[in-house]
Amino acid sequence: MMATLAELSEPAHTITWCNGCGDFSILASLKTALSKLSIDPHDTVVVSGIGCSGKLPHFIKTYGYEGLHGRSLPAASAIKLANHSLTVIDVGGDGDGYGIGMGHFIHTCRRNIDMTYIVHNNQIYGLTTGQTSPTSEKGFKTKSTPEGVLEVPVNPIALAVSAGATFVARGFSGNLPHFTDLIMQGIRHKGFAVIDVLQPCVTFNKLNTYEYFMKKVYKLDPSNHNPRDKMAALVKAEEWAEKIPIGVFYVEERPTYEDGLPQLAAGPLVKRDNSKIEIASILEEFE
Ligand SMILES: Cc1ncc(C[n+]2csc(CCOP(=O)(O)OP(=O)(O)O)c2C)c(N)n1
Ligand code: SF4
Ligand SMILES: [Mg+2]
Repeated sequence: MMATLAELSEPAHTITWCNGCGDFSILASLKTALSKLSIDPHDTVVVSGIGCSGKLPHFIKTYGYEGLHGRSLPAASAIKLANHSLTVIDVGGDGDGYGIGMGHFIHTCRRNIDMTYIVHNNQIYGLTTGQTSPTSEKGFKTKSTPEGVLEVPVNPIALAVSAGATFVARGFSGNLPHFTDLIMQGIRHKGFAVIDVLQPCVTFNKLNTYEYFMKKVYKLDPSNHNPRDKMAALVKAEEWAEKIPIGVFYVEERPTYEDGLPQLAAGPLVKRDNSKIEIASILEEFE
């Protein structure tokens, strides 16, 4: 059943993002992608951590789960393994996924569970009113770094490629059609798809603005970038100066984690008859 955009909209919850926030475009792109792919909302779960980005599951009429800050990927992984017929989308922030959740990010990349991870990369902590995040640029002055950030930022694209993610892309929330297409490709991809999205935080990040990105972003051209070439993907991932590439950096076909679990071959675990499973003797071992 194809869900219309209206059916995917959640009128019960007032959207609390600031006017002009890039999160609106990400929500619109996700709804458009799900609708175009004819994915039934009943078969979709949107999972998040905590942050402005983490509020997204409240604003879309699919199943949703808002968990702990930095811990959304383990929750999403568990949901997918319990019912691998679901489409699982994880959304989060740069602080959420590349800071406190960095360990989970790396291990989920190498695990290659078939789900899509969209990181709203606004290069700042939005919800907590403007502190430095792991992707904040060196020298950037925020509430938590009034003299400027001393560290170099993490490079999410290079990290995802080298950690073993099998689909790695970057979008820009100022280009909806392009970003929507990336989400559709990520969902169609069989394996763990990481999509970092440049998302201006209009309230707290006065450096990485729409104007900043409009001047810099350009689309990767498949005629001179082969996304199946890992070294080429890493070279492109290093490009972050006058020009910033968006598009698909890397794609690889590799068996998923689910493919390695014979227990899943007979269908999703949640749909199996477990009435005859005798667990009393197992529990006795722990007494
Ligand atoms: C364990 C834990 N540590 C810290 C916080 C406080 N906290 C909430 S959101 C957040 C950072 C938000 O930044 P980001 O993940 O980039 O999301 P954004 O709001 O920018 O979308 C922090 C530090 C928390 N809720 N839980
Ligand atoms: S604080 Fe920033 S990221 Fe959060 S809703 Fe406002 S503009 Fe968006
Ligand atoms: Mg952020």
